[in-house]
Amino acid sequence: MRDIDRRSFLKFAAGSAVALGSAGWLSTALAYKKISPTSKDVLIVVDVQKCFIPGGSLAVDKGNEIVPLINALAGKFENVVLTQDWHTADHISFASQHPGKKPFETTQVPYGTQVLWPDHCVQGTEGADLAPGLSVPHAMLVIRKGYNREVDSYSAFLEADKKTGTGLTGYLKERNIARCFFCGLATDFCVAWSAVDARAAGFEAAVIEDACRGINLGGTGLEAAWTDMTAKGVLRIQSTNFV
Ligand code: VGL
Ligand code: ZN
Repeated sequence: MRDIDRRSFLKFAAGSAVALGSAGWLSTALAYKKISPTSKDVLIVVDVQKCFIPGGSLAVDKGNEIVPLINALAGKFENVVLTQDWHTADHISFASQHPGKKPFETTQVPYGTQVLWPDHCVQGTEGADLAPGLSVPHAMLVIRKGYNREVDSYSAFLEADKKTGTGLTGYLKERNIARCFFCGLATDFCVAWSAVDARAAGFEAAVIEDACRGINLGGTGLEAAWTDMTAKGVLRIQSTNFV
């Protein structure tokens, strides 16, 4: 790692102890120096699956556009992890399981408020497959999540009950990963929750904005997610920030 990168990351790590304003550290450094991923970095490609791209049951607007960009970004990383949303057919997050409820409404479940979705990413179905054209042959781990019927899991680290881990923290720590870079779908759900949980688990975290697309629930969800991520020390970066 080059010296300036080391200093900016150390500075970021120090700043992150107080969380507030930490997003400024690396972005300032990035204004004059680009990132070149090392063995301590991982690209986490979140839920780039058929259901989430146009034509899918929970299509994210323009979700297909990020596929070539993610392929190119992944080539810059030695370490890549993919995630797949992987629900039972009768999953608690499906509106179809809650009589009288429609997709995009909410309901109360034991772990809090749950947004109800159209049926999506059912285990073993075509919709749960990775999106056509996604090509990351060197990815070394696929984390499946949301497979417990009673609990949703937007986050790649922790289910929505905030107790049940997926194993990803242990995997990354055992492999001495320090920094998680995120891309994929959807910015304001699985990407945001994963990035925030990465910070909580002690990793540095950055979301590559142009390599994500959002659902923007209610027309404000996307900006609210960025506000929350920024407050928790997640950096908002662009694919052009890489060498
Ligand atoms: C997601 C809603 C429901 C996501 C997954 O990948 O962002 N969103 N399940
Ligand atoms: Zn889901």
